[in-house]
Amino acid sequence: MFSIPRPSRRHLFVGAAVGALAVAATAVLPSPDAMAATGCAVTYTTNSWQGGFTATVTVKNLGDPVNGWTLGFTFPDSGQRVVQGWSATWQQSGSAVTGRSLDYNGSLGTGASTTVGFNGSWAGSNPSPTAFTLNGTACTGGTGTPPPSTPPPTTPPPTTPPPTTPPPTGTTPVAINGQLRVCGVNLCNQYGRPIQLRGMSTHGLQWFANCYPDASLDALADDWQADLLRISMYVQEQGYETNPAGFTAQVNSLVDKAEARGMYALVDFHTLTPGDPTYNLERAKTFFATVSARNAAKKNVIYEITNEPNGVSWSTIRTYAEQVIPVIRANDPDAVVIVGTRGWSSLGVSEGGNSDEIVNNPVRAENIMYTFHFYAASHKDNYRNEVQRAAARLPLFVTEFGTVTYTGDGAVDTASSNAWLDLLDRLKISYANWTYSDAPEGSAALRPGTCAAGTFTGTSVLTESGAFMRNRIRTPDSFPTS
Ligand code: IDC
Repeated sequence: MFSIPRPSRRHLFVGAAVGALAVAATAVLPSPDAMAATGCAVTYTTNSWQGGFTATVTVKNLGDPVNGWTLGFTFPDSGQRVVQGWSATWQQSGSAVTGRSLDYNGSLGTGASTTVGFNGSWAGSNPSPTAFTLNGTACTGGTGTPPPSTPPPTTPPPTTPPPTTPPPTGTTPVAINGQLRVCGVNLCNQYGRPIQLRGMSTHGLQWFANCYPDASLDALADDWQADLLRISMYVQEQGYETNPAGFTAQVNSLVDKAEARGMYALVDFHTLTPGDPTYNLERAKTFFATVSARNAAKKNVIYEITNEPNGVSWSTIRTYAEQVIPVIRANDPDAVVIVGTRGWSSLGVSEGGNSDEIVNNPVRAENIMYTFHFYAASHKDNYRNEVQRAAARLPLFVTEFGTVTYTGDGAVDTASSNAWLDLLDRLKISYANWTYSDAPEGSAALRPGTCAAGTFTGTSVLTESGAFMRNRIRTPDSFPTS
């Protein structure tokens, strides 16, 4: 009784399944009109410099929705190479390039776009590819029109003008001071005269990118009258290591924005944890090779090769510096480079040392300065005394300080902040304040919500620390001009 129906039911099921498949297959047999509609449009923009470029490619799906895509194109010049890409898996064979979607951007509905990109190198010339495919279909804009016979314009995005931007003229800090260099223990301008730069540091670019649109940089240059923008690119904490090309492009864009407003740009390779800069040595070499090549012709760039070494000896920091500095010098021989110091850039004081270790064993390179950082509510007379002592023997640059405690939070210590800034003014030591951002912490200059709102001028957007710093920074510079 039982044994007979079982096999027959089984057969029945299998038969039904095969039947269903057959029916389904019949239903989608290709009648030309019923095939999935395809079509796509691609914009390809590059930001190019001698031997290298960044390409940004936006793909728009003009056909039926796809789940998983492959973008294809061919480089016109045999010397063009994809070096490192993002937002897709890139492969190159001869001159043919493909970028395959990743999990998170594979599904593209009708009319949807996605943007991918890569850093590339070129040898002979760097023309843009003119023909693209999406899943094998030519991207003609979807209307059936043939691809243009002449290359599309390759104007870079407005935020990253090419490095050939003419130098600013007029009365801005860069127009007056030009290419800087270290002379004795000072930072000197193009007339060989000591100057002090006063400005602000960004917060981590990975968290506060929305704080640095044009309006924000306008306010810093015009309303604050700042000389300097420190561009703080964290390496860990979801920073550079997670997307080297993307963060490099973000830094370059801010270098350009500072240049366009006549401000100096301090490029901060913001190492913090781990404290041993050697951990990031290869990343630093890659990053500074790219940034210094791209910005070599600019006069406004200063390189800060490690933010706050901690838990390591001075000789380890020095060895790191002597490996990174030549990478920068190879491209940009006259740029000032700033080297972090032991104990969170405290000249060693926060780890029981002092500046003698640097004086006795300086970095073997020209045109360099040493970093000192302080947080006014935490670091007081013993640190001020050491800075005063060191400043007679070493070129110092305060690339970061806070008006609050070293946590970045708490109340402004006005008395200690004024004592510090009076000392730095007197010694002509340049500084950048942490931070020009709307982070919910006492050190931030802007009130929470300011960056999303998009208005940056005046005092109503400022915190207590911001109002204090704006007052200190916007007093006249009186840079010497002869
Ligand atoms: C702090 C930021 C805070 C962030 C933290 C994480 O203010 O929002 O969560 O980093 O890394 C430094 C560092 C700088 C610190 C700052 C304040 O260079 O990255 O920023 N600080 O703690 N050295 C001394 C203090």
